[in-house]
Amino acid sequence: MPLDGLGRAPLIRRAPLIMGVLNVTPDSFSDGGRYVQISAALERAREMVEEGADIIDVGGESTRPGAQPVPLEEEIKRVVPVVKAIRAELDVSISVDTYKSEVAKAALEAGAVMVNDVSGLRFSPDMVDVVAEYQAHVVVMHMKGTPRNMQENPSYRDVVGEVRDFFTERLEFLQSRGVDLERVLLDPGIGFGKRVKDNLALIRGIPRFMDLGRPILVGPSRKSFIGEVLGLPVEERLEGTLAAVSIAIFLGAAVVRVHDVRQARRVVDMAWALRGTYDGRQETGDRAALSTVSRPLSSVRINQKDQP
Ligand code: HH2
Repeated sequence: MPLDGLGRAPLIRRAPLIMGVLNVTPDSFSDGGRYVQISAALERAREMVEEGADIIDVGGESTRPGAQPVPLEEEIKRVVPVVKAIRAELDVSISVDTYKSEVAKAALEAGAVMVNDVSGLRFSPDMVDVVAEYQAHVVVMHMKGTPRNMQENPSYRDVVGEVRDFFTERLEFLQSRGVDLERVLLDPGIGFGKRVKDNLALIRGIPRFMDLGRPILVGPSRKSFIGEVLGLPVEERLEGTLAAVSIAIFLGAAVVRVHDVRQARRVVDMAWALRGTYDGRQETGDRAALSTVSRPLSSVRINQKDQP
């Protein structure tokens, strides 16, 4: 059954989108335990919307290296009430960060409109059917292995080429199973089975994904490759995150997934202007000048072709 009533959120902009991270987990690597209470999660969602988030990504299981899987019922119990609370109050698009089809289905029923699957729809055989049935937007992320083993000696001959081949295969698979490719976003999976040099190469390699014709999402926020380059702990990775965000947008990324929405919003809009889209209307201080299209989410196309 397709979702209806999705026209609440002006997701689509020609400018890039910000996906704000909302981990309702006790153990996420940088914000674990902070938003377990529904009231705290809702407050953080409000804050992120205020700060310029276009999408709120609600996750009930940490995928940090070595993380333990969370039982299905527990993940649903964490995610669904938060999705409902956000949907009831805020005019924002909600994404659910899960690789379990049952969690995705429950979240879509509760008001989410996007599934963010770090397994690229590989771990749950019927995830593809849920996405097709609900006509959900879907993020297909690349990960080498599973969260438990992905950092055990990952290696690539040509990381950008391998990730690109993965995207191509996934797009064919999704299309063959009835998913509208206009709703698919691709994510190279920063930190998921990658060495520092692989993460750097993937961000640098964003232009090589452009001809796939789908928007590219990247999630560098506070990740360990930044820690390794700068020699800094997780709570001091803001500037490194923003550098990665800035370059990613400049090279053509359409969506960034971040914890620090306020700062990322400014950097994204500036990087976007530097990319060559500035038309002077920003001088009015009207951020909407960057978002020339505001269509209901149900008719949204985050299309790379909208971008120069
Ligand atoms: N990174 C994380 C989780 N989900 N989804 C996408 N599409 N891309 C990413 O890069 C990505 C993701 C890991 O970050 P975080 O949610 O902050 O941590 P944890 O997995 O420990 O909850």
